Amino acid sequence: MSTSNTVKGCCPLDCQDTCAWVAHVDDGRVTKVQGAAEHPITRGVLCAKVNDYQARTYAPDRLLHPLRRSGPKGSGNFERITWDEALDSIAERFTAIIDEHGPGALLPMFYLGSMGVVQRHAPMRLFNGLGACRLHGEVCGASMSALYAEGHPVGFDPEEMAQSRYIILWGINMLSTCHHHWQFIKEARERHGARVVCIDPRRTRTAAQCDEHIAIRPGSDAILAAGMAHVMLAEGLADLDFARATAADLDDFSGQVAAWTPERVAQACGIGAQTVVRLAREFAAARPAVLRAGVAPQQTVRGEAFVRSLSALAMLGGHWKHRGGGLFIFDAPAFDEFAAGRSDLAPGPQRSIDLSALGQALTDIDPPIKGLMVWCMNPAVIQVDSGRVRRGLAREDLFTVVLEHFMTDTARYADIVLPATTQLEHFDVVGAWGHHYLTVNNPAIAPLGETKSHGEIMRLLAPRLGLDHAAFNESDEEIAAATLPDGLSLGDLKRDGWKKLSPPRPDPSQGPAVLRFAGDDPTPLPTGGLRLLTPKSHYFLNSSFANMPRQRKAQGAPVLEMHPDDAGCLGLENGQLVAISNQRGEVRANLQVSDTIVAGAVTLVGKWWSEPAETAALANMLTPSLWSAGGQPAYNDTFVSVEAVTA
Ligand SMILES: Nc1nc2c(c(=O)[nH]1)N[C@H]1C(S)=C(S)[C@@H](COP(=O)(O)OP(=O)(O)OC[C@H]3O[C@@H](n4cnc5c(=O)[nH]c(N)nc54)[C@H](O)[C@@H]3O)O[C@H]1N2
Ligand SMILES: Nc1nc2c(c(=O)[nH]1)N[C@H]1C(S)=C(S)[C@@H](COP(=O)(O)OP(=O)(O)OC[C@H]3O[C@@H](n4cnc5c(=O)[nH]c(N)nc54)[C@H](O)[C@@H]3O)O[C@H]1N2
Ligand code: SF4
Ligand SMILES: [Mo]
Repeated sequence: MSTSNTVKGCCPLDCQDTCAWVAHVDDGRVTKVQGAAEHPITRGVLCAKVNDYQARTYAPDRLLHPLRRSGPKGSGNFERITWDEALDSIAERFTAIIDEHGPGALLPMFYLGSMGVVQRHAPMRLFNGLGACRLHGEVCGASMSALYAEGHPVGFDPEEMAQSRYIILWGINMLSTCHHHWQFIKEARERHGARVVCIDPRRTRTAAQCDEHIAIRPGSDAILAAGMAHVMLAEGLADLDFARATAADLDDFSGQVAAWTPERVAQACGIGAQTVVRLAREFAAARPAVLRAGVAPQQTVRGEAFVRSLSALAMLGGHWKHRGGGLFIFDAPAFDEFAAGRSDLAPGPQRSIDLSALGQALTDIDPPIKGLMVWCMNPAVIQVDSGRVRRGLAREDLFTVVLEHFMTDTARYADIVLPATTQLEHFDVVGAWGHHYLTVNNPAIAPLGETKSHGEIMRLLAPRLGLDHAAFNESDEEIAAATLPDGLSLGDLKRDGWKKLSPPRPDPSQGPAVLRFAGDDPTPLPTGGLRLLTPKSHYFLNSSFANMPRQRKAQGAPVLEMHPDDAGCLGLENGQLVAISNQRGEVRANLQVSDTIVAGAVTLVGKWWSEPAETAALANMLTPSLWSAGGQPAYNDTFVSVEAVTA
């Protein structure tokens, strides 16, 4: 007899939308995932990356058994072993490292491969319990986090955005990276004719749908913001009472932007002076306006200047007074995600390592890291200066464990690889970074092969490492329950699927007037070649899905976008194979000559894997070991030469 049922779950990926889905199970096999129709953000649709998520679970190259390295690090040669062998050898090596070097020689490394609280944080219980290293920092949005820590509000309920009258999409490719947010923009346009302006060096699919596209020179955004503030102050358009209630240094800020006349701004940004003036007037006159900013413009050594100047602009306009107005980069449901990792289990102070600087941590710190466990991150592909990361991972005296779904570039460097469950096979609770809903993920099927959830891996390793607190015995559901706020039970969440947990709306007009608007240098690093931008691709999520046949086919081969003026100067032609290089390395791609990118910059979309070799356009082999003051890796401060490949 055949059986069919549906299971309420959600997408685990690092995306602002955190969609709720319904998994359809026929005879024990997931046949499709569908966006939950009643979810206020998802509204029945997933995205081009995830709408066949079950293909990831059932992929023929999925890791289903523990593996031990049987060739040189990075070679990808492994042999199958049992779970007992894998767990015993991890415990043995970690214990030996602690005995010889202390727990500070053990490094966990994770990011947002899954945003589920169990998959993300359960293994941290082991590292906390051992008193090993903990992590700080971000690979993404670190500048925003730094400003938020200073007290700048950086988001509000995005559903309010339907009430906005004027929307600036500032360095965000919404239709690719968080398309559910576009629904609110569409509504604002339909309801009251909101005007939508996109500021991006590229004419993206999002820019093409806006009322106006301002093709700015990359890295010059803080200058444009200073120019807009200059015009607002000079023409008496600023809400000075509001700005005074929030800023500690309004006079310094006024002095700083006085120098940025529209003409000077126009020259620095590669746009018209009249555009600067008009943008400032429109932004000041709208009630309310929102600055909806993305991640790429933060990815420079001046990342904080970008975020700070946008925050100042939103305050100067007084836009926070109205629903639908202010600055939006990030917002999240109010729950305690980090409770799942139990930092209270630490026996004493822990060494803290910047998670965005793994290359440094593995090649240049004293005392050195001797043991590493990586989960939910593919650092050999996504961290800056990944050649350095790979040199670190290749160290013979480093013992590395990687938890993964696939044999990624990072997993190839592991001594032991542990096969992790996918979202269809485990229980989890997932937050969001672009809305206020907390969403449950019920398992649709039993784990395939010998795969295990991260909670299970934690429970199996703990006794072998001599850890015996009750926290190491908690089930995945118990681990997740620790993150819920008072008044919300796991049972309710499982029944309803999701729960809106809005934090209070920021009200900066209440003061105190402590925020700093001035001080950052808005000028970009001087160019040393063509500036290489490496934004998100439509069909991959960072490096995830770059191995999946459907997504690869849809994305096509790696392409370098270049303006016709630059191609002309370099004597390069559309469709040609080119080498993109600097002192750190060289990668290859097909040239696409097009005015969809400003002159002086080139774009390489997508985080590709080193296999297969024909598509191994590893952008981070070119990016520098450089960070902003707030710790943001400066992916976009990369300068390259481009030449034809002749042989
Ligand atoms: N399809 C897809 N969706 C994703 C992801 C993905 O990989 N693929 N990744 C997820 C993650 S981790 C994140 S952080 C978000 C990021 O989402 P977004 O912020 O939308 O993405 P980015 O690619 O970082 O950059 C957005 C835009 O900024 C532009 N840009 C680059 N440099 C500059 C500059 O100096 N000034 C200005 N004004 N614009 C600039 C780029 O051309 C790009 O179009 O997306 C998430 N969603
Ligand atoms: N040049 C350049 N570099 C960038 C960026 C850029 O724009 N340009 N963007 C940066 C940004 S914004 C971000 S957020 C980072 C993203 O960097 P990462 O967080 O490393 O993102 P992914 O590349 O998607 O890799 C996540 C890995 O986690 C694995 N994974 C998924 N779910 C699970 C699970 O449940 N268990 C385990 N064990 N593994 C799982 C996936 O298979 C995948 O290999 O990249 C950064 N790097
Ligand atoms: S990646 Fe984003 S848009 Fe796509 S299904 Fe997941 S949460 Fe939704
Ligand atoms: Mo990100």
